[in-house]
Amino acid sequence: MRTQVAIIGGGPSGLLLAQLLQTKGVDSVILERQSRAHVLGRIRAGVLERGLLDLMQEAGVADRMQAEGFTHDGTLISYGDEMFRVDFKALTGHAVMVYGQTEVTRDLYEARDRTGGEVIHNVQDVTIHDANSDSPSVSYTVNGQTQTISCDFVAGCDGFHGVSRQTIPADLRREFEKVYPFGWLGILSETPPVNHELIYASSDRGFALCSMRNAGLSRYYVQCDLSDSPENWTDDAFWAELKRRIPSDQAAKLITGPSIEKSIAPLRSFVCEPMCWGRLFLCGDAAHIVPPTGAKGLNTAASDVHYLFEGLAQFYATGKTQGIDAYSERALARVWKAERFSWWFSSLMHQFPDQSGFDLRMQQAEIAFLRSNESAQRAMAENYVGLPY
Ligand code: FAS
Ligand code: PHB
Repeated sequence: MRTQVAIIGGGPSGLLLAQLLQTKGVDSVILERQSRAHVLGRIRAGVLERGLLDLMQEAGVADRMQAEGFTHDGTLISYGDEMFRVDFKALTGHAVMVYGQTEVTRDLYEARDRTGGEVIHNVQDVTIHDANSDSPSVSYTVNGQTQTISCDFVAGCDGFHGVSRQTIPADLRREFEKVYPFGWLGILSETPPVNHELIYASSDRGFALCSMRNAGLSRYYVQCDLSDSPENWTDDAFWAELKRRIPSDQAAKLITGPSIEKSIAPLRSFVCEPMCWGRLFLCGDAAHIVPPTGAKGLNTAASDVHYLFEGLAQFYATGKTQGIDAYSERALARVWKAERFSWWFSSLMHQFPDQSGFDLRMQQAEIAFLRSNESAQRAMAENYVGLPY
């Protein structure tokens, strides 16, 4: 089989890149390790930057998002029983869209089907060959048969545990990592959100986040120990802990119900440099990971896709390579700003097991400064709504 761009990974990065390439008549094949149902069963991001909305529109996949998504002009930040609002719209002129990653992925799969694009599911033993040549290829097995795709380029959109990053020789990769000493226990419940905007809550018992998917589907998180497991938490125990971490007036109106999903996500910051090798380009979680505090994971995958799409579209339209040659440098410049914001917001809002009394006072002073200073709020808002591409 032959294609122009072989895309490894049928998550949001791979699907969005494929759909954008298709608008320019560039052919691609997506190789996905899991079934479609498995991919669509993941509960992940919830907040979308304007850049991702623009890309979904450019790809012709934004109709349902525009109809069913929720525009949020600001967010709430609480510490103990105090709470204040950061007004994104007033401070930056922009808002964010609340629309689950699951729905983004669903919309992209349906568009892929509609436009006749190929996704090969349940592939195994994916191997990238000759990435550092003008004629790379990708081999894989499906239904016990080994197949090979020859291509012009390989897009490694296969997430943190994929094969693409490992294909770049270890002596050419520089990896930067910070592992946080806690995780997020998240639940999904068919209950109305406690507030029409998100609440990022800092408390002496740890962090909590009140989010949502729609008016009848809420997403809540509490910071938990790395050694914890979802089985340790009954729904009642989760609700009781969440109520202890958010302001009492919010806790008093929280509507609880059975969880329909319960999971723990570890928190890490990670970046691989460079994000390319020869004709292999890494996108999204294959190249970088952020703690979900700043809602930057999916959104930074989107800016990678934007830069790579621009470079590949230029190559196929003109034969020029400036865009693909500059991809890694352009993408990393924005990736590191997202890493910084995610690290800053995570450091601000979480309780660290080894933090001293001085560290705690620094957190409290930083939150108090954020509450009282418009410039501090503008800086936070500009990062949260999404820095320019
Ligand atoms: P993905 O990991 O989504 O997709 C990669 C795809 O490649 C997967 O479908 C995988 O099956 C496939 N794959 C892997 N290896 C392969 C191989 N060898 N061959 C073929 N296919 C292969 N971000 C937020 O902004 N907010 C959040 O709340 C949030 N919560 C998260 C919770 C968890 C548990 C995780 C893991 C991530 C979370 N993220 C969150 C980040 C997440 O949303 C990612 O940023 C987003 O999924 C990135 O999309 P992709 O780069 O497409 O990677
Ligand atoms: C979510 O709704 O899952 C969500 C929202 C904002 C975040 C992280 C997760 O910062």
